[in-house]
Amino acid sequence: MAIAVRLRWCLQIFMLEACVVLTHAANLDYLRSTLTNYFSDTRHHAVKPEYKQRTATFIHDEFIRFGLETTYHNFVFDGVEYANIIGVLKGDNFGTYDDQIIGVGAHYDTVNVTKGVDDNGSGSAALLEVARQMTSLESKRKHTVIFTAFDREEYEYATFDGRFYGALGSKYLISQWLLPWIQKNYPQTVGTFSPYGIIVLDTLMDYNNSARSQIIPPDSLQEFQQLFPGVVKNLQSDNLQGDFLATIFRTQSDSRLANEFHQQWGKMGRADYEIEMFGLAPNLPDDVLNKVADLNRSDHINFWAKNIPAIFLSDSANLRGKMQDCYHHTCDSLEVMLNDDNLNFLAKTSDTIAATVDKLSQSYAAVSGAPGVGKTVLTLMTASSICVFLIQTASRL
Ligand SMILES: *[C@@H]1O[C@H](CO)[C@@H](O)[C@H](O)[C@H]1NC(C)=O
Ligand SMILES: *[C@@H]1O[C@H](CO)[C@@H](O)[C@H](O)[C@H]1NC(C)=O
Ligand SMILES: *[C@@H]1O[C@H](CO)[C@@H](O)[C@H](O)[C@H]1NC(C)=O
Ligand SMILES: CC(=O)N[C@H]1CO[C@H](CO)[C@@H](O)[C@@H]1O
Repeated sequence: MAIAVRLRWCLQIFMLEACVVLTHAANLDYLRSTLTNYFSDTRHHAVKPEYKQRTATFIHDEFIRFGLETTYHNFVFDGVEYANIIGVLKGDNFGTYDDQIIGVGAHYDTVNVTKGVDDNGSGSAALLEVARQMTSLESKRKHTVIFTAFDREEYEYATFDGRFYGALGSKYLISQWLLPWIQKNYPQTVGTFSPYGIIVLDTLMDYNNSARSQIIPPDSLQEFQQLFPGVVKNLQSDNLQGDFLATIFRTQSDSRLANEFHQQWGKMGRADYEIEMFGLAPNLPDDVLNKVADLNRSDHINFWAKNIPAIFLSDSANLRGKMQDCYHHTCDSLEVMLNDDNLNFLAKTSDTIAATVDKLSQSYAAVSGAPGVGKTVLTLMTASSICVFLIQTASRL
């Protein structure tokens, strides 16, 4: 038989395998339809309460559809009722000393004047995509995973009595739901609990590879240089392109999570979608920290405050490209934010989160024959051996 025919078989088998592998990759249609149908208009209690409620119900129902143990955590602030949504994927170690919980969280609310597609529809869409991916494979895992959609991260009045009122949903979630839940389910571990931590997603899809589309705030350039010399050098030698995902973490407490995420990012392909690691050393002086407060502006700070590891992923919001004008404005909209590059960038981030959480939670194929990771590797090996055989026999003819 002609070698060309055999090579074609070979190619077909590989294409089949590529399809199997692709079931692990982000579903662009799901990301697109989630953003379009549920995260393209204001989600604010006073401006569009029905739209916000509808989005919350969608997240809740999706969590249930994915088989997560799902619950609302309601809280009241300043006379208004808010709702966090929580979905738990129990690992084999649930309830025992050995469980090392991993969280993924994003806020789904917006300020009162924006459509909030990038801030933070993108993080919420990634949150759902990660949950979808991780539950669509028939795999089990050793460690428990918690998915959380936070309410009331946003605020319009910063300081009516001199205090910070952002990121309230995660703050109340930790004190009113998470800590009591740990106490109830892991009573023997009190005081020794060591979770891997949580990956916080906020504003993820503004990819921009034009020169000078990334801003480093001029009045804190010196501090950024002092804290992250490698990052600043990379950006400057790259013409300040806004073509990377920023990963913010504390070198002392969050490195396990940050390093794994960084490694998985490297394995995902699309090297043009870059990553920069902003590792904060311990015991930095307050005056320096205050100058880089942009690293401080999402739900991760509440986990840090409770000594729970957390890494914060962001496109840097108003410091980049179109979000310079659209951040917290009407043009953070589908028309401006939803394009192929942004969607693929969001897909790479979702895939990396899923791979990171899969790895750290020690997932394994549940049933032999199920389309888990193990089976994919096995079929890939089979396919390659068949191909080697075909090529060898063909070359002998
Ligand atoms: C948004 O909130 C600010 C601060 O409370 C207020 O001044 C403004 O009128 C609000 N805008 C809308 C559209 O509700
Ligand atoms: C973040 O905010 C907290 C509380 O306001 C503050 O203690 C901390 O120093 C800030 N950290 C950074 C990195 O700015
Ligand atoms: C990239 O950013 C620049 C501003 O620096 C903006 O003018 C341009 O429209 C952006 N491009 C995309 C594709 O978002
Ligand atoms: C990453 C990011 O820009 N998040 C924003 C979400 O909204 C809060 C509250 O308005 C901002 O402080 C954050 O900067």
